[in-house]
Amino acid sequence: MATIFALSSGAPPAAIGLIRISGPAASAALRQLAGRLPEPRRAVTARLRDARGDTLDRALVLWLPGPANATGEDCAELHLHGGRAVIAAVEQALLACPGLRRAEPGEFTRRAFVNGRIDLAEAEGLADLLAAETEIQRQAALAMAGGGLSRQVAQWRDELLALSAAVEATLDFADDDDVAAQADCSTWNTAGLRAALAAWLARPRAEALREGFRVVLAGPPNAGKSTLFNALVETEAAITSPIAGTTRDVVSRPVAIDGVPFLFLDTAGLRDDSADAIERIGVERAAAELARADLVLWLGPEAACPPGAWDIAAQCDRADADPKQAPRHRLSARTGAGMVDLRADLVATARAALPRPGDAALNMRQHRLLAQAEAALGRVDGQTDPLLVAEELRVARVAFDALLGRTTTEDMLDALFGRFCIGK
Ligand SMILES: Nc1nc2c(ncn2[C@@H]2O[C@H](COP(=O)(O)OP(=O)(O)O)[C@@H](O)[C@H]2O)c(=O)[nH]1
Ligand SMILES: [Mg+2]
Repeated sequence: MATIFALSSGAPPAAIGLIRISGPAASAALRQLAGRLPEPRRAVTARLRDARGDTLDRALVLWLPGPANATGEDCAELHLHGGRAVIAAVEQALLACPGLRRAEPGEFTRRAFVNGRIDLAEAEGLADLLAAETEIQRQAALAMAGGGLSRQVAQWRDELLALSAAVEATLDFADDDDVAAQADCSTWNTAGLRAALAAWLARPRAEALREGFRVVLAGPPNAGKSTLFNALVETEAAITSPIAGTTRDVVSRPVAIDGVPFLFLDTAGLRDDSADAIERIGVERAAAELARADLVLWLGPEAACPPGAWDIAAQCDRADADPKQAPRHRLSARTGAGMVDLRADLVATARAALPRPGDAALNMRQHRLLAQAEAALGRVDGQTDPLLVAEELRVARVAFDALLGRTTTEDMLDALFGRFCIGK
């Protein structure tokens, strides 16, 4: 096993450059550079030298022997002065140490996973935590990285094992007619476990959190969609003009409002009589976006408002604006009238539809595996053959194991840990 090292702090120059080392040769490398091995888990200052004895830096160093640490291997940390040349020189000295090489993206975390320091759901949470840009993303990722889902799945798995034991007890005695006749099917009751799984499956998904709550602006040309879009995303992202058909493609912008992630999408006006081929494609794309939206803001005539969409009376500062009867919001993106109310309504609606702050949200992989487990448990219902019941329970357990990463494939791990940066 190679010993890896990487700069784990941000790009130099910075106040401090943190280099992490992990692997069997970590102690030898630290001894080589610092001249000695400090007491475990105690920060000490040391003069780091290269092979010729020239000073590289005066640094804070830590010796963190495995297995009770982040990666489960022997680790060392060098807290250097964060200049480019300092870091480059220390990296060169480390490369000269036998058995050391630069780490690949996510390799420290991957070793933590391989050594059982974290499970797969926690690693996924960690990846999300590093990618989190808004407050609500951070809270959900922290819940996942902290093992919220893992603890729950481990508990379900225990319940499942107890059920399997009860079923297999009847199997062992299957030849004995008396015991088989008395096999108590009620102990195979999976309803409680299924209900718990169903509740998790019904929760909002992690992807919605990662990509933001999708709000599509729709309506005929010149309704004021692009102007409202620009006001919502607070930049001039979309071109506005009195010329119908100005917006031809879908323009999207992610923004956070009050810590809630949104993805706003401006679309070409929905008219089907356009002679312009490019605009027609834009109209088709708009229709596709409407189908994928979490919410549609409708700026067209009241009677044509799609089901579930919010009817918006836009351009209310204009005397000739459509005076809608009962719009959800009456506003002017130009003057700002009504915009505070619209934003507050959007935030409240998205908050309710996204995972609750601090709740671990299932990602697609986790959702698929839990759904498999739930389906297998469903097939146990009404089943009286202990052999078939035992098999379904095994299917459910395999799904739980896959969720926690007890069974994984290399390419799946490559995909996950490739999302991390180098040094994590
Ligand atoms: N007075 C006023 N004019 C607006 C408002 N919103 C849009 N407009 C104007 O209406 C025209 C069409 O707006 P635009 O946002 O491009 O509409 P879209 O085709 O639906 O994207 C432009 O000339 C805008 O300046 C508004 O709230 N008040
Ligand atoms: Mg437009």
